[in-house]
Amino acid sequence: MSEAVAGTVAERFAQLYGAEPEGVWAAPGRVNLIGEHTDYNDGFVMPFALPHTAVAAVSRRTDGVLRLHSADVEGGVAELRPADPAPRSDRGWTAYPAGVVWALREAGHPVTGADIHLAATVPVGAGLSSSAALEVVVALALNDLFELGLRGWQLARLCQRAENVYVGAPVGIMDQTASACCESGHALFLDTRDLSQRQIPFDLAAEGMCLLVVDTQVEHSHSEGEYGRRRAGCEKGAALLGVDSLRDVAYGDLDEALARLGDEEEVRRLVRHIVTENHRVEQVVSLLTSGETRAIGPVLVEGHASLRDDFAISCPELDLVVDTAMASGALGARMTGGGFGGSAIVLTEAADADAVTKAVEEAFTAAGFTAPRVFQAVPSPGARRLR
Ligand code: GAF
Repeated sequence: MSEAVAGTVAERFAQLYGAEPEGVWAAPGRVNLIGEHTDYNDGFVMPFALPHTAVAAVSRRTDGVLRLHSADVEGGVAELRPADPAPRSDRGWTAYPAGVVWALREAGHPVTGADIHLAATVPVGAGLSSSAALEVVVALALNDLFELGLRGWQLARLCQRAENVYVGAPVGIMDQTASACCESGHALFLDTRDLSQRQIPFDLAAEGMCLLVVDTQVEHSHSEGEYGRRRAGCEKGAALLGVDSLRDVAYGDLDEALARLGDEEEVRRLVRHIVTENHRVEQVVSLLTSGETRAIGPVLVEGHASLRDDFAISCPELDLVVDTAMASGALGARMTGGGFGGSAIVLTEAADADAVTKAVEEAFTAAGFTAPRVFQAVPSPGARRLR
C-alpha cells in the first residue's frame, strides 16, 4: 500500500518544491495487543504495526529551515525554524515533525534543515498512533539523509522526547518503538525499561482467526489532562511503595503492596491495573509462544475490565464493542491505546468476523452512537525506506 503511494508522494513533492525528493520513507501506526499504560511504568507492552502508514518525501536543506507540507491538511507549505527553547503550546500537526528536528539537534545531530511532504493513511484521533507514525517517518528520513547512524530504538527515544517536550504530551515509548521496530507477521514484545525486544510470530490467518480493529470514532487526545493524571497517579503509587516504578512491584506481591497503600483508593486501583497488566503481557507471550493463540482471548477481556474498572479510561462506546463482540462469539476483545475513545480490538474466528462486525454495527445504531469504522489488522512492517 505505502509502496504504491511513494510515487504519488514524490510527484507532489516535486510540484511543491521544484525538484525530486532525495528519498521517500514510510512509518506505520500500531495497535497494541496487550500492555496498556504500562510503558511509562517501565513495564511490558505488545503492539504490532498496522498497514496504515505516514509516508514522507524528503530532501535536505543547509540553511536551518524546515519546510513542511501535508496532503491531509488544508493549507500551503509551512516554513519553520524549530526554536530553542522548545515550545510546549504548539499542538498543530507541524509540531510533530518540527519536534523531531528539534530533538535531533538538541541531541547534537547535525540536521541542517529539510523540505518535507507528508501523506498518511493512519486514522487521526483513533488511538492508532498517527502522531508516532508522523514522528518516526521524519526521524528515519533525517537519519538516513544526514547519515546519523541511529538505530530504531534510538529514533524512538528521540521521537518520544519530541512529543514530551516539544509537543507537550506526556506519552510513553510504546508507539514510537512500535512504529520504528515492528516486523511483518509479528507482535513486538517490548520491555520499556531497557527497550529490549522480542519479535513474537503472530499470524492469525494461518490459524483461521483474525483481529478486527473497531474505531469508535470517539476522538481522544493525549495532551489533555486525563492521561497525565493517570501517569502522575502511577508515579505517586511507586513513591508510596518506595520503588523506582510500578514495574518493580512483582505480581506475587500485589496484595501486600495494595494493603500498604491503605486508604489511597484511587492509587490502589492504578497500581492494581499496572501490576496485573504486566502479568497479562507475560501470559500472552507465553500462550502465543506455546501455540495456544485462542487462549489469549480471555486475557484480553480481563485487560479491558481492568482498564474500565481500575484505570477508568474506557467509555460507553468501547465497552459496547467489547460486550457485543463477546456476546456474538468473539474469542476476546478490549480497548487499545490511550483510552477515552479511540479503538477497540476484537479477536475472532475468521469465519465469525462478518457476524461479529454486523453485531457491533447494529449495537452502535441501536445505542444512537456514530457508526464505527471496522477493519481487519494484519501485522505489517515497521518504518522503512521506500525509494
Ligand atoms: C498512548 C501513549 F502514547 C503510549 O505511550 C501508551 O501509554 C498508550 O497510550 C497506553 O498504553 O498511545
